[in-house]
Amino acid sequence: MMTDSAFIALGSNLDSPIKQVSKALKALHQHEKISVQACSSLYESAPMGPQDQANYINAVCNITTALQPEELLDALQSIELAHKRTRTNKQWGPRTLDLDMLTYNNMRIQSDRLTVPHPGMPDREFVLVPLFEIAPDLIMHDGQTLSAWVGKCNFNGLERLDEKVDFSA
Ligand code: ROI
Repeated sequence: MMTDSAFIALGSNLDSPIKQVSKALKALHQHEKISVQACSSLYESAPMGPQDQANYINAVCNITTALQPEELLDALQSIELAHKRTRTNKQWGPRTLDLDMLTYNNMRIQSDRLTVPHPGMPDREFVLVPLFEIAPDLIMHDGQTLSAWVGKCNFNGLERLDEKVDFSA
């Protein structure tokens, strides 16, 4: 039974980023223990970190899953690998595909491999805005509304694209 719920952030700025993110959504949905329930629009965002790299395409989806958190992380990492994820040695450099677990139910997880809720959320407009699009009533782990978090973030020119992704196709 897919009784657990998670939000996943997707990002790419290499090798046709829109295609990378669309294919990753389909791969998630095709996993026998993951069902994509909702997906945000695609967004174009300026790079966070080094500026000498291309803009990113970002999105956030909500899944239900029968996988435990570490198993879900394994699934995300194997999708990243299947997409021939390349990353330079440079910290915060360009990447073919990033899949980040933002939340898992209301759990707090702190292990060698996994920190949930994702600690980078508060200052990432390319995560908060798409998350707000699909979960406007979300309460964050500090007790504040997602809406309040969005209100405090810098949009950095974030743009919502018209392209739609059909993850069930
Ligand atoms: N910047 C943006 N805009 N979007 C991302 O998904 C993203 N991912 C990253 C770093 C390099 C931090 N910068 C990013 O991993």
